[in-house]
Amino acid sequence: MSHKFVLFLALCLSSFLISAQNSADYPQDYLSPAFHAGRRDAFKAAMSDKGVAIFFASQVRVRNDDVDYQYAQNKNFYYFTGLHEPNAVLVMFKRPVTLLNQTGTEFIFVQKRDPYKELWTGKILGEAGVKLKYQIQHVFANDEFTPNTLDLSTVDSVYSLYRDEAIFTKYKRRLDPLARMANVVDSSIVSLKKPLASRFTIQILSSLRGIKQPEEIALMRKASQISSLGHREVMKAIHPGMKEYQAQAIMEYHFKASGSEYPGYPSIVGASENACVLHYTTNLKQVNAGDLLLSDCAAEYHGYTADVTRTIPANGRFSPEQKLIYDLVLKAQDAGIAMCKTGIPHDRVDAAAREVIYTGLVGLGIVSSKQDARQYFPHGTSHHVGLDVHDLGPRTLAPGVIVTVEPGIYIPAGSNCDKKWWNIGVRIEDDILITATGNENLSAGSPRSTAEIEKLIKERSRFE
Ligand SMILES: [Mn+2]
Repeated sequence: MSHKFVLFLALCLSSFLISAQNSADYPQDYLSPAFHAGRRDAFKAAMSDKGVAIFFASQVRVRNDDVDYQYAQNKNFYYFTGLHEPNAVLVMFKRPVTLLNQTGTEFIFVQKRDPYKELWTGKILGEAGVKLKYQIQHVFANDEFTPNTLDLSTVDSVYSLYRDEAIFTKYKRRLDPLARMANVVDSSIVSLKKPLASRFTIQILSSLRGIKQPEEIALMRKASQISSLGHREVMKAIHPGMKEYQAQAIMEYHFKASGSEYPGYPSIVGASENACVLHYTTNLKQVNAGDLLLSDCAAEYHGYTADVTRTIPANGRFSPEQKLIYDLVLKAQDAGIAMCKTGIPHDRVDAAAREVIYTGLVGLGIVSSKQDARQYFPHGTSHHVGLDVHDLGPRTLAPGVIVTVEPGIYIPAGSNCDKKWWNIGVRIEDDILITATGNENLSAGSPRSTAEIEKLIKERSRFE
């Protein structure tokens, strides 16, 4: 077959592939090519005149033997491209350059089509498919990414995080294709003594990723709604005798059944003393009458994750002590949410919630002074959330910023206070979108007040 004919066949096949995936049989609510192009333009605008930005896809990683982990794309690479394949690298310049006889500011090197590989692991878009689907200026096969292609001699600054991304070199006894490309960048930077602007790269990414665009807000809204649904269904199903992992299963069933690819982070589902362990993910204990069940679980949807925590009584009613602690955490959360306004420094959210909790713990006689209160509230109240569960974002709140507000009180058995407080662990966490006029609680779909939670627990569930 002639070279032209092969190219023609490849083009036919990739347009078929694109149209097949554009059918109603597949989700259609992904970020648009125009969104990713806009993000690339914004990054380029923030670079130095002779700068180059280099962002790698995530590597395929071995789980054990010949089984890989489920592939999850690198979030920065995804933000700028939308591509969900490994073995690719995006290169951006501020001013047009010529690479491989093509002049422009954006070049992506992707894996080639390979019928044998595709038989095992599914379609690869290839150069023509990526060009058609993502509209990046110039698309090449990744074996063209060589020291000659990537001439950094005229570059004054390299914007990249590849050294922080722990790229390993061997994959199933051979050099990983992505590691080979990272080596190309690394040897070029070392031999030409070019400065690697890692810190400035993170600063630019924070300023961009921290302000969510309308298309991102739509996906965050969806991730939060799915997460809220999971929490509601756990409330309806909870009963003494249920295992922590069964509550987790109900939660994650609703995530997956709603189109979420996977939880945004390992689900934390802890009863009683396990509610006092901040990142408990063992989830094996039985939930008994009188226990509080703390679930810190959220869905990821098309790359964006929510981060939601609810704490509920296993037998349907908060005990008087549990209610006192719960209401104090809720009051602290409301104080934190009240700070979520345009122009307010982000750390004021933590300060407001912390003041309520410290004062309240003194008031309840659990500690004698505010200085002693930190042991029961040992973590921060708020972080950015988006592509990453602990996302990059600006220090001052602005429209489009999304932060969590998540105060908590944890009193493990053996604490230096009245035994009636022991094994109470409460955290309430919501995802708050800052708007021009105030804020919006994206995860308000699952109840926060003790009365509403007790009411919902009374509803029947088909998972009981
Ligand atoms: Mn969180």
